Amino acid sequence: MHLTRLPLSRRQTLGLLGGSAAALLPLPAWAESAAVRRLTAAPGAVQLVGRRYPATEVWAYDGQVPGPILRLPQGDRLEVDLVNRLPEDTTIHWHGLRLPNAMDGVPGITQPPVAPAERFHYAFDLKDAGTFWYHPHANSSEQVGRGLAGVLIVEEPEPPQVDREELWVLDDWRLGEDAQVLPFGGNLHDAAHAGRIGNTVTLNGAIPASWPVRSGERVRLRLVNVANARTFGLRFEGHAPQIVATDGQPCTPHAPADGVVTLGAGGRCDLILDMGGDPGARFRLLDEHYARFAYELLEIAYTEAAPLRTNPLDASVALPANPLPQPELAAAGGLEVVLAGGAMGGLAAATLAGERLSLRELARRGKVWALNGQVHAGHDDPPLFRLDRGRSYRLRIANDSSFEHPMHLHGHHLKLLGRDGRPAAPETWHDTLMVAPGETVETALVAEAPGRWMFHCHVLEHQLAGMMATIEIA
Ligand SMILES: [Cu+2]
Repeated sequence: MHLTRLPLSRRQTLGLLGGSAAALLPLPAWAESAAVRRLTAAPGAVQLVGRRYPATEVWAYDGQVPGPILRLPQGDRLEVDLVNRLPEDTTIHWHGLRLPNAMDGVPGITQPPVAPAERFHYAFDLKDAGTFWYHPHANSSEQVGRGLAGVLIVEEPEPPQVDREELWVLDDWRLGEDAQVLPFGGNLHDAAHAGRIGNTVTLNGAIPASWPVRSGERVRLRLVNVANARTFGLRFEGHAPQIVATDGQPCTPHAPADGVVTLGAGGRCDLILDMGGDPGARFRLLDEHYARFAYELLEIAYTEAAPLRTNPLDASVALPANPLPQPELAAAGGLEVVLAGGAMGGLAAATLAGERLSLRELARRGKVWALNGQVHAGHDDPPLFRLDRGRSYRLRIANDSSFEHPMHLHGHHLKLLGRDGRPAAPETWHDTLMVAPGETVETALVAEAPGRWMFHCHVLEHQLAGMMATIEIA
């Protein structure tokens, strides 16, 4: 299931893709201001798995996998024109951003879908500094799975002192022997299990091999998991990474639990690493999340250059705080959501579009997951919760299933208070919070912005199979 070395074979076309699709869509001439960044979503081809294989046909922003890095200072206004040259509707969801509901990119709920050859103008102020990302919220399993994902970095006015910053966009692909993306859709086995786990892991759009570092340097590493389903569990052998932000939001710097940095689908993490190895030293960076399938993601390779310094920097690694509203727990309302369904779970029946159906009947309709007994059918569903704007809530999330779920709340961040009765130390903020099988997590939030906000699993095949709902704030 990992990093399969793909034997070279005759190239097969996927039929759906190729230059012809783009050629069908003549684009109108739009007026553009220089301050507006245009992002074009279109079919393309990238050399994903090395020169011994054919280029992989993808869907990409501006022809790049991952998409262009958008980098702006905190407090600036982001303005992006999305141009759709795909053969189907799309949108952009700005993952982790606190923004007006109309800019959230959910077709049919916050905006009309952007049809082929059409465009949509996104504009909002960047309240928080941090590591965020953008991706479609239409046919997400396939569109993200074919390569539509990019990173948005919002810079702190006073970042911590480091020698170097790196961005690692981790992705996971299910490729055939011809290095082409295998078809999407109709795979109920994926939906009922861990989602579309692939066979090829990429880092910044290529198979990782070696990471050159210099002895004594301090590196800030921004990690982004844009995979459809795969969780990463990274162990930096011989090193002691400090987590300084989760999902873009600063936290008290701390070592990861058991030395492993866990990153669920959609999640981000900012690390500070002091590279304490000797010149010429080699260390392994392992991905241990799936215990039986642990593998070496890459080699940490020290150059022969003399150490940059003999002792680590004294400077604090803490990031400046973001202006997030703090939940008031004493006056908070109480909410609970139960995640249920999938294979080897206890879900017997659930409600789909007002109809109570057995799990077998649901599966016949491609649905196998429910939130509080409700299977997501479409935007006519009643909201999971109706919240009062400005009020604080405690949200307990109980995972009554045999699979882990990175639960994503749009436009807001959940403060993690504890897991299974153990207080979180330190407390961290999450827009995509991993909940392990059988686990119950306690969180709190402020219902800050009015609108209908999506709350869903970021295993995109779970989302597709019903694991989604809206939370309405008014
Ligand atoms: Cu899930």
